[in-house]
Amino acid sequence: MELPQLENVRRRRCDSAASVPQFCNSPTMIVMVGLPARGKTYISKKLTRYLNWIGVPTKMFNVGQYRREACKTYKNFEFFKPDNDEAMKIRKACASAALKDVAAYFTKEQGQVAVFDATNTTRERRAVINSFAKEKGYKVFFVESVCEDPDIIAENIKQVKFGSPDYADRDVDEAMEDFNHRIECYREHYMPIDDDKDRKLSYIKIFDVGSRYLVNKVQDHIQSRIVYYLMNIHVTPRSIYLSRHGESELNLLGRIGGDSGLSPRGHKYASALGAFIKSQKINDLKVWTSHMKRTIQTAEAVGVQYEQWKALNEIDAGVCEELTYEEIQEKLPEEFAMRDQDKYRYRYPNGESYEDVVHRLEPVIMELERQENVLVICHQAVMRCLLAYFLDKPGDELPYLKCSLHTVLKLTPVAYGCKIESFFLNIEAVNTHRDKPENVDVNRNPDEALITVPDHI
Ligand code: BKS
Ligand code: F6P
Repeated sequence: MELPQLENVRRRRCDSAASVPQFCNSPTMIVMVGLPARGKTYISKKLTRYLNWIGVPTKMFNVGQYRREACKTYKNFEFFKPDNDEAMKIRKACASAALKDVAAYFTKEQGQVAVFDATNTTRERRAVINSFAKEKGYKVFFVESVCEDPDIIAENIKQVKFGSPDYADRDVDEAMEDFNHRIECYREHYMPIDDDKDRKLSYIKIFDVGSRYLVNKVQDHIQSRIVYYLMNIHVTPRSIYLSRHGESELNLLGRIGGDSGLSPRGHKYASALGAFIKSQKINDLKVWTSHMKRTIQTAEAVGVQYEQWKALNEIDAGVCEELTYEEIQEKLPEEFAMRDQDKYRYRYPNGESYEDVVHRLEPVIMELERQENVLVICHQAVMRCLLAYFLDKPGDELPYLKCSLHTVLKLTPVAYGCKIESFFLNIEAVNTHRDKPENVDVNRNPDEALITVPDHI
């Protein structure tokens, strides 16, 4: 059996005489369903970030943003009353505009997945989306969030709705009341996805922030990945600490890769990290390292139980292992130049690319989603890949993210994103960061350097 490869998920147009557009890999619309303040935007953003990180081009379309564009000022919940005909016209127009943009994203921007973030609480609205998708040849997967826990709903409103432009400069109690009225407007016509009537649809229904799920008709690899991801995320407050190992003997020599031990300053950092972690007073901290000596020595000094992951090993520089950047430039100038042109995709001969590293880190990210407080002691390239996931950084920025030695990054989920704090533990270390060289011509063919161009051209 041929296993679906991520590379193949990227869409290519096929030649076809059929009247409906054909795709080798049909694009997918993820359609959110649920009352306001059920975490739809939270799920949409998180899922979009994950899919982009694993290499599936994904974009989110939030119909609320279109509505705010269309009506610059929001008065109150009466806009959302089902009998407000004028407002209903605007809302329908916004949904249509968003659908049109979804189509453009698939045809003009090589998009593979669109997350359609709106309430979509009526069967009628879902049918409109379904026939639109059918006509265009897209797959549809519904994600419904059902939640009646008043504490979680209030927490959601506090965390994300008060920050919204709809409630800028409004009194907190007044905003809470208005938002609850808004929820009631939707409840009047809300038709949850129905076990029987909707048995032909592909969907996941999530109950009470993931304490129960109903999964129906998963059509393909990407839908199965989405289901698996949604079954692993949680909203319990926690922090993730990312650190590189202490400075190593090879770091001191300016040599990349290898499996050396810590330098004297590296050992100092390891104890400083131990003291820092103690000062943070973290509940049930898990510590993860790679299989490499330098991360294990660092964890030993922290003085807590740790778990080793091979997937956390540093990028394999293949034939360049244990060389300095200068030696690579001298001995393998073409390779060195190629890496600067597309550092994310460049694969060392006999080694790895950043893209390869992201691929092997996927199970680490999935387990980080499941866990609460974790300290990950890893390496420069690996830390960049993990950080790019949490900060939603694209592939072209990822290999240049600053992850200095002897500096802990503390990531704490807030609302839709991640708060980041940086702690330099005051132990000097060498700088291992190389900035992206300026004037890198991305279209340059390394062979062109050998062609002499006459002056008059
Ligand atoms: C701020 N949130 O089910 Cl698998 C606060 N709120 C809370 N009901 C949220 C988002 C931003 C997240 C979820 C959720 C919610 C109300 C909810 C949520 C839903 C499903 C899953 C994970 C989280
Ligand atoms: O220099 C330390 C190091 O961890 C090397 O082992 C690794 O090859 C390198 O950093 C990755 O950084 P970059 O991709 O910028 O060369």
